[in-house]
Amino acid sequence: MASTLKGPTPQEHDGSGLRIGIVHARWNTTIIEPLLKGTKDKLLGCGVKEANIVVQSVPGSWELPIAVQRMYTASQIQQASSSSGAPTAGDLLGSSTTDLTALASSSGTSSSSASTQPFDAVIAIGVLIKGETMHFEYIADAVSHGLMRVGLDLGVPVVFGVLTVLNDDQAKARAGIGGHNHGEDWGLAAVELGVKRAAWA
Ligand code: DLZ
Repeated sequence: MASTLKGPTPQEHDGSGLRIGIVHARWNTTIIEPLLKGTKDKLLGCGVKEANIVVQSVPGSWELPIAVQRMYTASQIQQASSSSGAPTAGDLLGSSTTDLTALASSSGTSSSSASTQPFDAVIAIGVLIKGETMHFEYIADAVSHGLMRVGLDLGVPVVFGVLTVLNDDQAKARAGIGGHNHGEDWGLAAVELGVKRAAWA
């Protein structure tokens, strides 16, 4: 029987003043999609404005730590340059629909209602499903350490939205397909950490 003791006692905070980054891997997309939806729905439910949720993607979970690092740094640059008016790569983060490919190739598409403050938290979403080789172990270990390191080095909350599961059924059950959608927990954690981080400063 599944344990009823797992998980934090939820705290809901007002996310209306926050700007949240999400980066997701594109491996195992059928699991990623509901996790991403659960995450976004919870952020919106906590009051985070749609324009202040920036979603980008990378090929696989391995790429999540570098993407979080670059997204956060770009959001800092964007704030620093917003008073000068000069467009930078960071301006691309003003749109809630940009992708990492756009960061490299486009010339800037800020949305007028979007905040230019640095991200208050970044959520990294990936799904690692154990296969027959050692890939799973190497990627899971490196990504979890990488995400922790990026968060501590930059001083920004990085939410660990990476499922490390043994099979497809375990992944589905954690993505709201016959079970609880863990994306909701990640959205809630990002809002709580984003609000508390400001208070801890
Ligand atoms: C290579 C690989 C494998 C075997 N499995 C997964 C997986 O289950 N989930 C995931 O997000 N990514 C996987 N990848 C891809 C790596 O994360 C990475 O994108 C590639 O090795 C390129 O660096």
